[in-house]
Amino acid sequence: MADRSFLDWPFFEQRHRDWADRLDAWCAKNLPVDHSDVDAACRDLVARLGEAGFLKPTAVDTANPGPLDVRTLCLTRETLARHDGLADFAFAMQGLGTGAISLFGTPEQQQWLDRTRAGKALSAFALSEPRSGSDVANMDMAATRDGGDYVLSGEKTWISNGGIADLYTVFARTGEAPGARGISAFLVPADTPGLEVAERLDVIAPHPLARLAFNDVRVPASAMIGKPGDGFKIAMSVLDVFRSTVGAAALGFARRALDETLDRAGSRELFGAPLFDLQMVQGHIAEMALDIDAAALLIYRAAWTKDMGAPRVTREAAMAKLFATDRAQEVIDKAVQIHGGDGVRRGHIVESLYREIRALRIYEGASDVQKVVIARQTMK
Ligand code: COS
Repeated sequence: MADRSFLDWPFFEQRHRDWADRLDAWCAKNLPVDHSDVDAACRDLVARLGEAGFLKPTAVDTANPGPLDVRTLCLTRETLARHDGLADFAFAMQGLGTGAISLFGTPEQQQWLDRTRAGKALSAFALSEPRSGSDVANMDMAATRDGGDYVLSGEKTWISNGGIADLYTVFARTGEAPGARGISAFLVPADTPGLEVAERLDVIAPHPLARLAFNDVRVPASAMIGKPGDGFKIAMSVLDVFRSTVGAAALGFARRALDETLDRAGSRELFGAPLFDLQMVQGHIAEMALDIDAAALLIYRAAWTKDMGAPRVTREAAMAKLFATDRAQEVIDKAVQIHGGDGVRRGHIVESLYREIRALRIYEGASDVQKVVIARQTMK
């Protein structure tokens, strides 16, 4: 049973504790799911999470608008990740894919949110390109004005939910200025002519992922999210909200790794006594517990700061993501070591955590980019 004492920290309110308990109970009954067909599994997870009401925090409630609650997003991701990485992924994409619409969308655009929050539509965030992943301002994809429309042409890659999403938030160069100030954001429904899946991408912890081709995809000017030229800042503002939640997912994986390790160390005997009795194992366990608590503190500090109304949490979110994902990798590696051969046996939970964690140090801003962000914010 994962440590729940952190829920008593002053970052949380009673509604957060109630939410975490309800979600944990749901997860215990419904997860993990079969991962053999990740497209079908994700569609089903979104539908079931939506039906149970657990997708509500991913986007603004149009009937009762208010800011996204980052603490709830983080608690949800860490809880889902502890039970099943694919469930965390399905939840996270509903938020990242619609974040720009929640934060900057018009009332018409926000009508999509009623469907994504109910699990009746899937969303995706299309920012990265073959030539620009970390260097967002250098993107090539063009959106050219043509009368009352924009015509999008180019490619996006590493797009999670690519191929199964119903709507895409797409960033493209509209050319108001060079670099970061010449990018705009668009809401593109998946059935828009010219939008095609060019390639499905297979990764070590499989989930729906694709390279997308935009072959003269025509959308009305009303599909623009925010103002012309604001796309870079919109992308960064969305990442400010969701980066802490990536750290939270890593935290969920790390907590699970520690739980599994405690079970293992208590039940497996070596040299005539449980593994627990070996000081080297105790050293590993101490470091794992320390990393987990320190990551949780950074994550919920960032989330709480945002929820208290800070306009930007760039530094806090970057610290939370960097530390939590890097340390979770270490925690899980120790879990593998303590599990011995079982730790690398395909299908063992610890082996799957080892694969699941790796991409989190790359996506939504690689660890190296987070260091750049933290350094720049600190030098300011
Ligand atoms: N919120 C609001 N505005 C922001 C912002 C944020 N978090 N971060 C930057 N901006 C603004 C800056 O204030 C600046 O505005 P002005 O031009 O008005 O001064 C503008 O955006 C450009 O910022 P900056 O000069 O820092 O941009 P860079 O091109 O140097 O890029 C990094 C900065 C590398 C940090 C950025 O490209 C990045 O985060 N890259 C990683 C992207 C990523 O996460 N990719 C994965 C995609 S999702 S899987």
